[in-house]
Amino acid sequence: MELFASPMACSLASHITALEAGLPVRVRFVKDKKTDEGGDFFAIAANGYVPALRLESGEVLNEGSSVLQYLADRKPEAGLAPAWGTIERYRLIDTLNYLATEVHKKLFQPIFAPDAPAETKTAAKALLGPTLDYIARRLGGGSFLVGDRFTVADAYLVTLLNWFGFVGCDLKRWPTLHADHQNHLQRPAVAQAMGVEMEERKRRAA
Ligand SMILES: N[C@@H](CCC(=O)N[C@@H](CS)C(=O)NCC(=O)O)C(=O)O
Repeated sequence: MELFASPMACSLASHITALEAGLPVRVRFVKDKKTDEGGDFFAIAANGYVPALRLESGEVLNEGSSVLQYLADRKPEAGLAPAWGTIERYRLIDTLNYLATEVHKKLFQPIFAPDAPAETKTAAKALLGPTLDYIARRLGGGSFLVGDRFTVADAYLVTLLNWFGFVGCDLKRWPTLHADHQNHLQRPAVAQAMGVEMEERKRRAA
């Protein structure tokens, strides 16, 4: 399988998941809609977005939620997603949808978009604190978003909590959330994926 990704973007969650699951996934970085081999990324992902997961069959999944769940389901014994048919699986879908729509798109999209009007950015930034309050409530004092173990939802949360840091939001104001984030950063798969992606960012900035 090939995972088309952008360093430290939302595709980091899929990168982490592939490593957590120990799956043979080749990570291919995309820049300016070109693949690492200079190919047209739109030919792989029609919307030009990462993550895109190209399966051995040639089929492509192109939404984070489906990519994460597909990877988790390829290695059920890794416990990265609850079994289908259980209420926990629906809680996972509920959480992934919340993170993708409310946090990723509604909050961060305008903050990161270079052409977003200043007042739109200001309005989005006003949501940073309340969003962290809500996520902390969702965690309910526990370390994981769904059940009692690390799932793909936590891989996504690690990615998004990094972004809160990038935009200058000090997670230490949410001590439990901050402590959990620090713990998750120590996970070998998280450290490895972030190491590779930070290296790619440095290489691009050089
Ligand atoms: N709905 C998609 C959104 C994916 C997305 O926004 N990806 C961003 C990176 S975090 C991207 O590829 N942006 C490139 C662009 O906007 O051109 C998902 O949840 O996977």
